[in-house]
Amino acid sequence: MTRTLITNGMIVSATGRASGDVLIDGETIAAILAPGQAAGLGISADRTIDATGKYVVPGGIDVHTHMELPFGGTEASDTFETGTVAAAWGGVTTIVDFAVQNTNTSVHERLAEWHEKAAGNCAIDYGFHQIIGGVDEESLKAMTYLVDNEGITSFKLFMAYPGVLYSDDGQILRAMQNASESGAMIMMHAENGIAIDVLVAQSIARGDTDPRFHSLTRPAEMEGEATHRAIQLAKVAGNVPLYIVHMSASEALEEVAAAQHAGLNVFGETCPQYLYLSLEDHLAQPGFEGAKWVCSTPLRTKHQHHQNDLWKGLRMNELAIVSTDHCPFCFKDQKELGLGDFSKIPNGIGGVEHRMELLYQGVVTGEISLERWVETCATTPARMFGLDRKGEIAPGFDADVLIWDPNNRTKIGINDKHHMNMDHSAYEGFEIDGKVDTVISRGTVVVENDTFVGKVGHGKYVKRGLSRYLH
Ligand code: DUC
Ligand code: ZN
Ligand code: ZN
Repeated sequence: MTRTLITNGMIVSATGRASGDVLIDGETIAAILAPGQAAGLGISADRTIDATGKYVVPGGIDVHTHMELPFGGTEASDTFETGTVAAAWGGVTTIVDFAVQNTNTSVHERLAEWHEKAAGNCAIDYGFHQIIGGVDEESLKAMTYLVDNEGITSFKLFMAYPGVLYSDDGQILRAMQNASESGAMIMMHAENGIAIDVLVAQSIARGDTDPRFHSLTRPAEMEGEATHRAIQLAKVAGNVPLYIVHMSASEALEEVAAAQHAGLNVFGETCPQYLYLSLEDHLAQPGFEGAKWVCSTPLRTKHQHHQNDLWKGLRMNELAIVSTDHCPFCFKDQKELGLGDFSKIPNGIGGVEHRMELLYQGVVTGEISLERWVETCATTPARMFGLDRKGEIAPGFDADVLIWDPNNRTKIGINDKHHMNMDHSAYEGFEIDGKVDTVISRGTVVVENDTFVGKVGHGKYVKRGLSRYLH
């Protein structure tokens, strides 16, 4: 087995930092040693990586991606291959993607489809959540089976997208009751889709068809209302663990914080787009340009406090995790499906490559601490979703490591750092005061010297256990 020693770095965890050397044996972290201690102990390594002046942190874990997702008459443009290679470039060593079940389709068959898409094609490790778009007797039974046998312990439901993925309150309650029995997590897309569809139809009828109306027809109140309703349903279902995905609105955050103060198992997630991008500066760009930033939940106005509140929520742990909701579509031919009608623009922003970078900039600007960066982007995602061997630099854990250079810089853009299969970048021109230096996935170096040196097929499916945050 190959032994690798990472020397002289600053090892940063969710709770602190210390200088040290990391010994990797095969695919596993074997020991954390005082700097230089290995030689004294007679420990030799096949390879030594000098991390002087750099941070050594757990590889990023993005628990919300959509590779190859069929959506809005097209398919997300990153395959499991291109998406996981881009993720590796961004310091991510595990993704959890979503297998999709819709009304009248079999959970088992759809899950098998997602395994087929991913198997042998991933550069880093991956797991699955299961979307249940059609709650019925069969899919409820399948949920229990997946928890017991398939390492799938979290299920996403939609309060939005009527006729596509939407569940009504009765269906949501039934799925929550099922999850409550098995110990699974319910992930919720919390927007009042019934009311939103009325606003969308009215907007189009008025001739308000530009991309910015995507946000104006999905008001923050509709995110807050759905979040409140989801929380009440989860409480009635026996305090089932409830994870509100891609939160963008202060109104929703207030609901999550109140639930947490009341002792409920409610957790929040946000994404870089909601921390950095806005209705005015991005979605409302002239002409059709704003289509690049059509995603749901939508980008919000910068004239309210959403972004400040989300950063505060991250500091306060009201928001536990930053994921990307990576759901890339090219501008040409894909986003263009909605020319003249914003409701036909496929919803999604690509960002799997840039989450570690963008959130690190929040460390530089003082929004979050270095430790909180590690916690929200790696350690908590692992604990929240039962990735029991990941998310920490500690003996016995998978050797998934990001070596981060705080003295280097990253320029994001289609002609700069950009490896996702998209013809534009949602973060064009962003500059980061730090840089991915080296990325190690289960003991194998996959990125170094500005080169991807990993192998497609190296990434393995990871069965997940139950959340470690249950009361
Ligand atoms: N939101 C998106 O922006 N894209 C895919 C699905 C979703 O909920
Ligand atoms: Zn969603
Ligand atoms: Zn999503």
